[in-house]
Amino acid sequence: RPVVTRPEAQVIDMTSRSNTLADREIVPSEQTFGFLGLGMMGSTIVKDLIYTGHKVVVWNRTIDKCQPFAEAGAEVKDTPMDVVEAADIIFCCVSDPKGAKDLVFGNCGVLQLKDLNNKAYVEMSTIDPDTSLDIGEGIKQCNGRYLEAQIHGSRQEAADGMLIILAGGDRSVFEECHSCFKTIAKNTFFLGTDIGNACKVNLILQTILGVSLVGLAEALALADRFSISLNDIIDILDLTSMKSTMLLAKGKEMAKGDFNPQQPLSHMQRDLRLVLNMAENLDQSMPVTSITNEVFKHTKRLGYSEHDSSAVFVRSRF
Ligand code: NA7
Repeated sequence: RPVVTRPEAQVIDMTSRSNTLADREIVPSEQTFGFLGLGMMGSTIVKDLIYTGHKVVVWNRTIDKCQPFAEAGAEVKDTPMDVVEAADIIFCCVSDPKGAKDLVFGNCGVLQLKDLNNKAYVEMSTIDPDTSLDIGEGIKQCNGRYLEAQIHGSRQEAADGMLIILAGGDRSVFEECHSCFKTIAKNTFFLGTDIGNACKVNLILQTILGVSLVGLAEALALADRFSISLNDIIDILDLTSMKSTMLLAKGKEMAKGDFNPQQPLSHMQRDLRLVLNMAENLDQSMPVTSITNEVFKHTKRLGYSEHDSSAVFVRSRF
């Protein structure tokens, strides 16, 4: 069993700006944007929203994380409900479907307000279509408008303003979020008014990513057993038609043993679990994804939850 060192806690540098923002003409919306969840993704997004002149109100479960944002000009609130009262459009970006539901339906949650008075709620946490339908229904029943806006990309892509946004639901909310999406994403897709579609597309993309990572890890582990240089394999891969930015970047991380979390392994395994639940409901057979999920689950058990998904390589080397 390998000795595992936890990755260093990442600190948001409020002074560093994504280079791409300087090239984008962003006219900030006049509306007030609420933000629930200041994890790595949430923090990075809020930092850029403040930088581009958006009016922001924030809340995070661990209150200390709000401090740098207060100093940068954001208003800090005590509960999600307080954020909803103070904002026109509220974004949520937390770890998983349970957290996302807690913030809407739980104590001091969004729906404690009863009448949302046409305010908009935008779900950015990675969730499954059923959770999105439940949240959307709850918001609509309280006179709110709902948009699922799934974010596809790594923490670095978020920092570079290069995410891809996959949105679905209320079109008017999508349009009102234009200046925010332009700040954080290189591409934004509206996938229709049906709630759940954007979640499905996001999880389908995550399936491709997860399965590819496990394939890459196993192949590199075999090379390692033959004492073939992993860097040579990656250099050769770069010359083939199989090359992709993702395979090359993750291959280099595996070769270096650098698992700085760009997309935490626990998030990847959560996504595969959500995919398999969706497939189960459809009787869709996904044997490779099932095994991929087991591989990530096992790597989690080895202590690599908070590392990057590329840490799946460690398990393959056993
Ligand atoms: P992080 O950095 O792991 O942060 C997770 C955030 O979610 C953080 O703010 C947590 O608060 C918050 N969280 C988790 N569970 C809850 C519950 N139950 N209630 C309230 N808040 C909660 O994740 P990322 O920022 O990288 O990713 C966030 C999402 O974006 C994720 O779905 C990705 O797939 C896309 P804490 O600070 O621990 O108090």
